[in-house]
Amino acid sequence: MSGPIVRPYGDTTGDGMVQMSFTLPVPHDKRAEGAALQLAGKMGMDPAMLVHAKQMGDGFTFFVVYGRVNHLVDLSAVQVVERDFPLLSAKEVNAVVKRRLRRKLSVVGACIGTDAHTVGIDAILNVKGIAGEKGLEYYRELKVTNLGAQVSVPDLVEAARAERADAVLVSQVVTQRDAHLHNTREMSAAFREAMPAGKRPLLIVGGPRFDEMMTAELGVDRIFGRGTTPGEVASYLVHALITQKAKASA
Ligand code: B12
Repeated sequence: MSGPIVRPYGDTTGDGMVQMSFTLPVPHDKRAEGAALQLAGKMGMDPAMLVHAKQMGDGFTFFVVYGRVNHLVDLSAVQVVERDFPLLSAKEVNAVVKRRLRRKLSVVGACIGTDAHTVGIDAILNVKGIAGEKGLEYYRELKVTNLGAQVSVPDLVEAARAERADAVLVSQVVTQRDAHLHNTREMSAAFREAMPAGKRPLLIVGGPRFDEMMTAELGVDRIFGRGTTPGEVASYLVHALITQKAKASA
């Protein structure tokens, strides 16, 4: 069944105008600008206008192209992971953990592999948080162990065991050569090997370039993308570890 059909809006409703940016490995000159327009044309932009071109270091040029595409978007065919749990305040999260778990909920976080981009995981874990929300360290009933950058998978498994982790939170920001996918698969396989089902912590990965639909493929319980806030993560933890379990055993 097809649902509402939309097309991009640039100057007037439904005119199909989009803006695209990319870099070509050529110095900035007239030929480079022509090359950018050729690429835009091959990608279906017609007409295409070059609105910005700037040389970036030796032999690279960054372009912004504005132009018309004919493609339509069928909103009924869009597939996304919707939030399927209620958003709770820090007070509510603490209350549920205290009442149902009767101990602190243990969370272990890290950037694994060679990834040293800790800002994202720190935004979720550190008390200072992000976007006006405090991080998980602020939650009285959560015990947070932040292992920081470039943690090896065996060290992460060991720390999760030592901390009796209820959930392991892994951040992957670098996606070159699909490093985020390889590292996540290695991590989930290591936990499956080291711990029997039922004793394994909840495995959560996050980062700005993950496809949130890939949980089964990567062997994790949940993927969080760009713009995630600590409150969403805390609410998910309570939902997945406490509310769902209670439902299952009822
Ligand atoms: C800051 C930064 C650095 C800093 C990192 C400092 C630090 N301690 O983190 C430094 C200078 C060290 C750095 C180094 C490098 N960087 Co850098 N870096 C960035 C930059 C500018 C910002 C990233 C950031 O902090 N974002 C802000 C945070 C808050 O956002 P976030 O990570 O997306 O996190 C949010 C969500 O994704 C989510 N989330 C993230 N993780 C998790 C985990 C869980 C469990 C959950 C629930 C949620 C979650 O929640 C967060 C809050 O909303 C980006 C470009 C950009 N503008 O994004 C490049 C960028 C990520 N870096 C890049 C690269 C290539 C590198 C280097 C390889 C460069 C080099 N040649 O040396 C090195 C690699 C170092 C390494 N070993 O990892 C590329 C990655 C390209 C790619 N596709 O992989 C980027 C995109 C720049 C670019 N356009 O080329 N970098």
